[in-house]
Amino acid sequence: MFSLLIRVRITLKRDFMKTIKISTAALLIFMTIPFGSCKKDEVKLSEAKLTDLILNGNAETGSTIPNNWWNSTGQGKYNVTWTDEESFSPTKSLKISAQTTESSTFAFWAQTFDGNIPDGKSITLKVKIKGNLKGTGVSIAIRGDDATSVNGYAKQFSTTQGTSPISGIFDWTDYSIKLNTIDPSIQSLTIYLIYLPDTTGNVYFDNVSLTY
Ligand SMILES: [Ca+2]
Repeated sequence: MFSLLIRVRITLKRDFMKTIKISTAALLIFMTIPFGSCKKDEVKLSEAKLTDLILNGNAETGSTIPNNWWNSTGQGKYNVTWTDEESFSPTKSLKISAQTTESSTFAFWAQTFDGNIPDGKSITLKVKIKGNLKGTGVSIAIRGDDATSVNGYAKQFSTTQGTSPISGIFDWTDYSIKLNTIDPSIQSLTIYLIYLPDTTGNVYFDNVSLTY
């Protein structure tokens, strides 16, 4: 029942169109994008000058759910919670966990920005992640849509999946992914903090920013 095929069309700089068709059971929309990049961050002196599009990036505000964030539990197969078990800043973070592996579903926390899109610029998603994971692990991704919300095919997409695995046991660590040259047609940007199929254990996300 998860045999739905999804096509993600990626427009590269030189009008080079590439259509990739994959099975959701294998990788869903979170596939390797050739121009994606990820690295553990180094201290950048210019950081204070950047514009951040994420609201409640430290996941501190909200009542029953963290303000501005939405999520998927993978048809209830994963525990997706707003927690005070762990945090980088000050008391709360976004948690996903699973006790048994699921091969055909995944879970995520996400936030969508549909304000003034900085088209023509490159944008960077940065996240603090703490994990005690086995298996495939987690990934972070940026999706651009030519609509005000996630709709149909992604117009642009960049992910750490396939290029920079995030798994194992690790304390709070910076991870980032960049989406190069936002197309003028983009009307919304959605960032995903993804718990991939074939993974067990706990992961915590905190201090999320999407800057340019
Ligand atoms: Ca926090």
